[in-house]
Amino acid sequence: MAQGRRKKPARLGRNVEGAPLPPDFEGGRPGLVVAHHGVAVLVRFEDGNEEQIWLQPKQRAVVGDRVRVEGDRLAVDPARGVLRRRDPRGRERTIATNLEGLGIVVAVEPREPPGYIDRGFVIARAAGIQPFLVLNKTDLDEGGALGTRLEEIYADSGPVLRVSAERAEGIEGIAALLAGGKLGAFVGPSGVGKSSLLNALVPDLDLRVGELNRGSGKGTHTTTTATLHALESGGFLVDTAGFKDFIAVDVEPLEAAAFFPGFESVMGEGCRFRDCLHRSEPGCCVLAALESGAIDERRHRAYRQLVEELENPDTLRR
Ligand SMILES: Nc1nc2c(ncn2[C@@H]2O[C@H](COP(=O)(O)OP(=O)(O)OP(=O)(O)O)[C@@H](O)[C@H]2O)c(=O)[nH]1
Ligand SMILES: [Mg+2]
Ligand SMILES: [Zn+2]
Repeated sequence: MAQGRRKKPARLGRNVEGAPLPPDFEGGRPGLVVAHHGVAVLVRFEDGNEEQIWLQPKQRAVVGDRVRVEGDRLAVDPARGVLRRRDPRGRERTIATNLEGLGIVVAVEPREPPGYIDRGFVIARAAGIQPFLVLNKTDLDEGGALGTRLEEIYADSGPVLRVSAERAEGIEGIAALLAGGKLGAFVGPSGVGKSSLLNALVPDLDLRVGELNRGSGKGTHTTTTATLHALESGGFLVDTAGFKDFIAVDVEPLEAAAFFPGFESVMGEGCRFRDCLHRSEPGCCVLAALESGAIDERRHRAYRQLVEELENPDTLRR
């Protein structure tokens, strides 16, 4: 299909999930949402104190939101760096806001589903968030080989960190990426060790960590809600509930064309057409690189699959 008109998924409006309603009052004590408990949020104030604040009906706030509190009322400031996904029931979910970095965490075991990392890169970049890849559990046998493979594919697209939460190895690299007060979040399938990494990074933090299922080798969805934590190095990091599908919300095929990890180095000159989707267009620098072998055929296939998925968001069920 050529650059077809993409059918927009039915939406009730941008304010349904996450994208906050405009602040309804001026002033108030500034704070940061550090945890979300359904009908209330935990707000950390500049003096370090935390308070639970009830949300008004229809009011939305998520971890990372900058807010102001006046009495028992909350005003949510407009956010950028908004990370969203579509959940398995097709609903849009805002995971966190005001993110500058996204750590896509994978592990030797359990392995992430195909395309997970690519989607993470495209979703993050489309939201103006810098993605980085974290390979955890490098203490396990296959860690070295997998690390080499991931570096081959992703090293030109962003930092690839090899770490072990269990041995507290390599984790200072994560903190370094968020130095200077940046806000980052971990995403990744259940069981890859996101909470374990946070426990290793933040002294005295005692997030619940879950064993893998013995039969399936998968994670057991131990973390159920996102929480935000301060790092000693000055940055902040959000632990999220692991999810299997990382399905984009509002990401256009053209954004995948611009942001797909691995195409950066051949995009220098640009394609003949500005709206090139790198599939069959003449004068396409990605197709030229595919021809010359500079881009691997498997990477191009993964890309085409992602674009097809973005073109047909409503039919997507796996
Ligand atoms: N060998 C090894 N095991 C690890 C490492 N990090 C975490 N684990 C184990 O992996 C399992 C899952 O860890 P969690 O930290 O709960 O994983 P998670 O990504 O937070 O999972 P969810 O909260 O379900 O999304 C636990 O049994 C951990 O002990 C590591 O570096 N090496
Ligand atoms: Mg967890
Ligand atoms: Zn092209």
